[in-house]
Amino acid sequence: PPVIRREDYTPFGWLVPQTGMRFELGVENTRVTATLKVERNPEAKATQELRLNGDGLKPDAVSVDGGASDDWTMDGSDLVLTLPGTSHEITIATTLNPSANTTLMGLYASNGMLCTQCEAEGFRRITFFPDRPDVLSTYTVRMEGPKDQFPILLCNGNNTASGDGDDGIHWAEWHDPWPKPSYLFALVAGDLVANSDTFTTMIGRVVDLNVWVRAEDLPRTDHAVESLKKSMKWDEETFGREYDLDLYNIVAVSDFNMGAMENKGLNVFNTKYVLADKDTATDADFDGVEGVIAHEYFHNWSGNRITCRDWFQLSLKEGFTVLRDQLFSQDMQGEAVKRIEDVRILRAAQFPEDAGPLAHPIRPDSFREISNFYTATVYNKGAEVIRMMRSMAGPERFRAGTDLYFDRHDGEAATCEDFIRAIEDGAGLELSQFRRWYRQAGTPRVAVSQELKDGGVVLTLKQTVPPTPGQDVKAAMPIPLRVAVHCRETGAIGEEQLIVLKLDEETFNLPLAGPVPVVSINRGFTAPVIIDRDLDRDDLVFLAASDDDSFARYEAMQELALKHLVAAASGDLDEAGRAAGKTAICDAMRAIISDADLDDSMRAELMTLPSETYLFEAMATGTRKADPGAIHNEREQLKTAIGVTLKRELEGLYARTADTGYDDPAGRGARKVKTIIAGLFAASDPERAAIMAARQFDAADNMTDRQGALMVLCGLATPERDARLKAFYDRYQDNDLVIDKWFTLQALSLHPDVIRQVRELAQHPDFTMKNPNRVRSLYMAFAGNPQGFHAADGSGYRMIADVILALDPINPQTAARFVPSLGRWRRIESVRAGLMKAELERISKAEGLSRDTFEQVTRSLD
Ligand code: HT7
Ligand code: ZN
Repeated sequence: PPVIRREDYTPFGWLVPQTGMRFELGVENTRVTATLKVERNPEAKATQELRLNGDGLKPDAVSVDGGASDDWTMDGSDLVLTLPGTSHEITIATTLNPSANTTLMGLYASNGMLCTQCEAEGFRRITFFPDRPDVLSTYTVRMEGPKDQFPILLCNGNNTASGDGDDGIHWAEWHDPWPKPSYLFALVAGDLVANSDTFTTMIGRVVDLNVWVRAEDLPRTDHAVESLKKSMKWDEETFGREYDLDLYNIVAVSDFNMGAMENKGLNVFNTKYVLADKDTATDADFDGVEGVIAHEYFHNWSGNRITCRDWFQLSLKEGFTVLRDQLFSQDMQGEAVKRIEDVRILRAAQFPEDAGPLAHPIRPDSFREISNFYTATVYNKGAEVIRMMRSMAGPERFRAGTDLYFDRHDGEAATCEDFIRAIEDGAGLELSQFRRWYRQAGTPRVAVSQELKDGGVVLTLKQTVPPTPGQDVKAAMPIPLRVAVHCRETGAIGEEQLIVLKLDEETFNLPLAGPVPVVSINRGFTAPVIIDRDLDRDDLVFLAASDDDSFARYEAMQELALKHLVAAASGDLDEAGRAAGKTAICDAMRAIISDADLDDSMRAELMTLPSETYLFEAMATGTRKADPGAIHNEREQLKTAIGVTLKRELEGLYARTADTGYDDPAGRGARKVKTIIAGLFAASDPERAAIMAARQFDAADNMTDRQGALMVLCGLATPERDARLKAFYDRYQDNDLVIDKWFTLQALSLHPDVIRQVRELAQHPDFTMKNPNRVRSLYMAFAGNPQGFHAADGSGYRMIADVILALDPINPQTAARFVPSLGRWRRIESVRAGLMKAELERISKAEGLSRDTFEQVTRSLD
């Protein structure tokens, strides 16, 4: 497959001001007739060639200006016409079989309904079209289909007419007044019901809102509707953005490759991000629905009104929209905990990407398959990069920058450069050096050292950006860091300031707050970097207990545990060193448990140990390789030590939190704390933990408690485990999303026999490779289970490689998403590295690999 390069961008030779489409819908046979009004693009090189992208299509008929035409050829899967004039009307008919489409791109069938997914290049699976984001067109669509099968017919924009035809066929016409790229096209036909409401915009326009689902799911849609209304209001208040159609439809489908899709006026959602009630969804699921509804809604401006010129600019819409949804969720759920959660995600998903063979800048330079670039780097690091601009400008000036961006580029297909320039002009920032964040991959490391001088602290910061594939040498980037210097002796809290490290090495003079300075740095995680500092244990314990910045407290606690665990897993600690490390962590944990000023949500964050993936990353630095087995053992031992040492304190906290009711404002925090404590007891006193978890499971009046208890039980070899797993299954066997949890809990478990269990689960009648949620619920969970995936004999790697090979012909996009887990082989100890690499080589030799999987495997082996 050819490599596509950012530098090769040229505007398309033709404009397509209007597109008309007729769909004669059937699950096995859908006929599509598309009529394109085309005009020469005055801003492009003149050409008679009109290349229309196709993928797996055959033209049934082609006509030009009303007459059948033979003046076209197929070039690979594209249809190429030669057009003599400056404007023409092209009509092309194609026939599709949606039920045979297992890729879930283009038009496909899901549970008897028909729906589309066009981003990034799915529209070309529906009709021949210039399927690129810089070709904007106004769409008028007629849908026809059997009314009994598809009582609801939806498309982008407004419903302009509908009626009944002959033989049980009905029809609907839709017009979307906003010019849009083909990737934002959507259509849905099915037997759906809506939870309907209205939203009155800031200038008093009434917008009809509908969340469409299958009838049995209707009772679980209120949270989605509320989330949508909150998002609409927040975007008006925070970014001054008003919705621009009279109708906003959301449809939930159970077969979907990603979370959701922001099609203009007709969002299509994975059911996972629509349906939620107390009995079936956890607190985290509720937050997920709210966050994804917000994200897709915010795309209406950052993505739809202003779209991307080409797919290399993906972070223009995704990074910015992730930042917008993070800020929204911070306002809805509380800033401190949300920030910690977002950083945890960044470290778990993006830092490993930046440190591995698939590292790429947030604005990549080349790709073979764009679907592989919907990454944590483009999304989450992209959001962090824009967040840094906001930190440097301050919220008001940043808002002036985004106002200018929306004004200047409304209706355009823009670039990241356009965004940066608007922020420079609107917010008054100078971002020439900052642009390196868009060009350079890799997570910068900042080494910190400090010295007392002239009654102050001299902070020396040195930055390095590690080499990444294709980028051996990196230049210094501006790194904004919020810092403060506290005093450990007096407990005085220093004043915070923002410093920006611009050179390879720089010093900063900071005032003292007292005689024993402790530097608190990267507060609020202002920059997506790794801080290398050598704080002693007492300093970390002090920061964990006393820093006035919540993130810095969390960070100190993470660092305390991380330093101990990495040293222990690397064999750098003797028995005394091990014991001292555990004692310090237990002391810090005790202080957190008894801190009456903390709410339980934050307490739970502070009590959470660094994940094994994060420890893996920290251990694999320089020439040192990660040893997943040693990390796992040390972390389990630490949990045991905490459970034993703090038994009384943890029991007291558990008893208090267990008494907090579901609807109590403190309920969420209490539920989080309870599950953490049960997990600690599972390591220190498994029998007791089994009784406790079984009791929690039986008494639960909500999914958070039930799932938390079952998670603990799944890791224990106890009769309570099987009984509760069965009870859970029996209760929820008709609910796909909850059965996904049932698969995930087992695949993620700490049970020593997890590989055999996953193998058996793959044979369960409810398991299918055709549904991405189900595949992810079992195998993505397993690939994220360090103990199972990194089994010393390589059986975990083999299992995931087998999944990739089996899934690739069915759903290449989802198959390719499993490759990065094996791609980390270079950073792991040699025996496991060899086993992982061998599996990648086995995949690479398979015949007929998709472009998606081929690209990921080749890059992982390079
Ligand atoms: N913009 C959407 C991306 C998306 C997607 C991409 C490739 C294949 C399937 C997909 N489904 C949705 C989602 C978003 O970021 O909002
Ligand atoms: Zn998005």
